[in-house]
Amino acid sequence: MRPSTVCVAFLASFACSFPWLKPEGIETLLNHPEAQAEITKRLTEHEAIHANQRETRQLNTGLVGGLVTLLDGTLSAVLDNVLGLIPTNEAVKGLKRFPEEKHPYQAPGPTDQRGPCPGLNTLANHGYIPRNGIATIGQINAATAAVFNMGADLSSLLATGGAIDGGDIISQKMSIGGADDRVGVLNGALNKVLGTPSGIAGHGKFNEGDASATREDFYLNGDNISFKPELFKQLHQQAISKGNGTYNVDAIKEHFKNRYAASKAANKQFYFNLPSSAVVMGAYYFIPGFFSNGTIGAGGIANEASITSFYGAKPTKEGQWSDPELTYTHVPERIPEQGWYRRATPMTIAEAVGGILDVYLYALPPMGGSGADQSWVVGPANIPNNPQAFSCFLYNAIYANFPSELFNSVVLVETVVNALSGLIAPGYKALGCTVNFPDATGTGVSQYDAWSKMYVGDAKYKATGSGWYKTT
Ligand code: HEM
Ligand SMILES: *[C@@H]1O[C@H](CO)[C@@H](O)[C@H](O)[C@H]1NC(C)=O
Ligand SMILES: *[C@@H]1O[C@H](CO)[C@@H](O)[C@H](O)[C@H]1NC(C)=O
Ligand SMILES: CC(=O)N[C@H]1CO[C@H](CO)[C@@H](O)[C@@H]1O
Repeated sequence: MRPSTVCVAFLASFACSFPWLKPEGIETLLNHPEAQAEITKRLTEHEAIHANQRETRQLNTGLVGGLVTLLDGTLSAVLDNVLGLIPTNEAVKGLKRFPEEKHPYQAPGPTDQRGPCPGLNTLANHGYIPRNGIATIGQINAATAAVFNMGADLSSLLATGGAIDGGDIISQKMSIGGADDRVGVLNGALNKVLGTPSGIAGHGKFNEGDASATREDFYLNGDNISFKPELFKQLHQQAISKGNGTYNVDAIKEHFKNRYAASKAANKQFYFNLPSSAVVMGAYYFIPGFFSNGTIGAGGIANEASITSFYGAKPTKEGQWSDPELTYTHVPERIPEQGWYRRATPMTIAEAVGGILDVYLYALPPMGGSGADQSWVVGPANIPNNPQAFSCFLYNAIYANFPSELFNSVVLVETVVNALSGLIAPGYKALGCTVNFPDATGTGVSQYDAWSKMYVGDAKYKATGSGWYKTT
């Protein structure tokens, strides 16, 4: 396939995938007064605690604002001895209730793909995306909006990342699990030549990463996809001790901190670097952010009944949710049968980045990966600590990451990268970022190296678990 053909197909569909590139939309969010107040409060608290350790980081240079949530925990709820805390009727008034009759639950069959994302697995098990687990960017955008109220900006970014790094960008299809011959150029007919795309479970690229909430690291036991009951048990323990019985932001942050430490200690090929590390940290925030019954920050609750259903975590004893020794088995992911309310407001990139930042600042996990000689190869230095600057940094990291993945997998090279950059540049500007990645201006590959080093660091190329590292 000639690159020009590829780009034409790519370009046209790409423009449609980004309806969010509207400055007004993002601006409104960044100026949200509650969001600003909350992030300022969190950062101030954080700064007070860490003032001594971190002279080099500064608070608030150009803090534009940020996120809508992180308010979890200030809610009114009633106690139910089977479901745990459930939101008051006031908190769910006017919200859309699920499941829907025309989207019944059905367990996946043997050839259906399921993967590391409980959100996408749930959507497939209810037929909001194809039940075989092979979906297009458009299908994922529509389904994540319909059931979870994910903003089109956020779903486009995630799903496009999935298609580029783990799927087929021409048909815009991806497997929500591992590699699948039904995905690829000409529906896989050319996979023998080009290779079979990895699926969103492809490790160390844009998507799947180490230190996940309930999935084992890629290099430990070689299974990066399956739900691990023991890890869910640990998450449940944090819900009890930190979340006052809910899987709120405080609970997930503590779980992440522990998971990072445990993974780094156990995994000789540990890799935690931008941008995949941001996907991992974002996914933690998604637990209360999307699975809460009702709207997070407005009375919605990430209660036991909701979280276990979406995760397919089946308690081994009923009605024992307050027992820290409670164990779980796995069943397919499902929208809670007894009824569940979707959040009222879309989660945009701005909110997700605020969530990532909150998780990041709490745990301060070093970015990087293990080198061949057991050294630690550092990722990017100086990661900004305010949402706006962090968003811009993240965009750069995504760009710094794409070329290596494209060179690594399919035959699409610089032309695609340039097209991509040109098309995403407006969104990047909308967030108030300076558009300075080398590909946007057509400047040379030499500059790319320095820029890639700044945003992704040496770890991408030198860490053994990066998915890029080669032993030759
Ligand atoms: C829009 C397209 C989406 C894509 C491409 C995507 C992809 C992924 C990937 C690759 C992971 C693995 C990250 C890791 O290694 O930790 C993941 C995890 C996760 N995702 Fe998604 N996701 C999407 C949407 C959603 C939605 C809508 C939700 C919630 C409703 C969600 C909730 C989660 C959660 C909670 C995890 C963490 C799983 C764990 O316990 O380890 N995702 N997702
Ligand atoms: C914890 O939850 C109980 C209800 O189970 C509630 O009465 C109490 O106020 C909550 N405590 C905090 C600190 O939120
Ligand atoms: C969600 O909240 C509603 C209203 O309070 C309640 O009827 C329902 O059982 C809850 N569902 C779950 C899964 O907690
Ligand atoms: C890239 C990828 O998909 N990695 C592995 C994830 O885990 C499964 C086993 O469960 C492996 O087969 C994949 O190779």
